Amino acid sequence: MAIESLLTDEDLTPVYSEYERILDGRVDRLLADGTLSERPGGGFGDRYSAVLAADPLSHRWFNISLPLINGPVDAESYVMHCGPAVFDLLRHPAILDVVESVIGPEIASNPVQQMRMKPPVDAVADESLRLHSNIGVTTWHQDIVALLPDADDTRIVTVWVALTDAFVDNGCLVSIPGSHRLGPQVHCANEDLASEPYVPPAVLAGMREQPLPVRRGGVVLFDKLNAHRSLPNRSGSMRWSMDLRYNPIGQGSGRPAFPAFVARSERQPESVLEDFEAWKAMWDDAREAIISGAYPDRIFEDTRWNDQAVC
Ligand SMILES: O=C(O)CCC(=O)C(=O)O
Repeated sequence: MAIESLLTDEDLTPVYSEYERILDGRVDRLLADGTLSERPGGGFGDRYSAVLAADPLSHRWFNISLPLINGPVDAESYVMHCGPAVFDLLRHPAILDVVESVIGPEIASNPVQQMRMKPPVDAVADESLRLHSNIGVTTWHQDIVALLPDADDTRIVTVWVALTDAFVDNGCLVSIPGSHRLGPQVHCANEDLASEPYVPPAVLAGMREQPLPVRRGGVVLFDKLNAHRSLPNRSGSMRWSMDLRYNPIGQGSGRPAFPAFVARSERQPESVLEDFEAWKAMWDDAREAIISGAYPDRIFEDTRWNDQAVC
């Protein structure tokens, strides 16, 4: 379901400003080490594309998730952006009102969240990046594929926030209405698709696809079992979104290595996290636990729904 105009320009401006600062920082760093020979010009999307072309791994510094790697890892690859504007967006009352209408007033912010800044396909030279779901297309999947079994019975709602307009030509979401009723489907692992598991076409054959275009400030809501993908960005400018998730307090997040927090609670209002520094500290601690090897379990499992007979 798409909801237009949930967020205003005033709501989104702090996020844009925060990301301008990250981009400036990356540009300065790449100029300093010689990876960029000159300061890129143009709008945010043009400059981001230039940074990505010069250093494809730069996307890591913009994401709102730690990477989905089951260690061991090098510290440099395990980066995440935790900024006050992102924290405020996660707790935005208009978003929480919509979530409350679906799962009730006891709301946890689920840490399965992603930033998707998608330059025009022609601006992404690196073929594997074109198939990376944070940068290029996203293949058919249900979000349950990215979750560990502790979330199998959790009512997770995804709130996909459009930070730019997202239309058919620049890579909006496409969903299969009613697919959440099918239950979890087979997802095939595919190393070529930046390790993103996908529902094979035979499973979805004959089902009706519905593009979900939405303007900047609008959101798309879906269930963890809804089958969806996104289209390639064939426009001339960047398509930008964040997918945020929420679940009823007390239910498993599907990503125990990453920190959830109470975003709204009628029952225990004092448990709501309002302190940005505390939120950031939780993520810094999670990062440290993973990097140091102190986190004992798996972070991510992408072969749970694989079925060799179908794949
Ligand atoms: O934004 C996209 O391109 C894909 C988002 C997605 O698949 C998701 O939110 O689960």
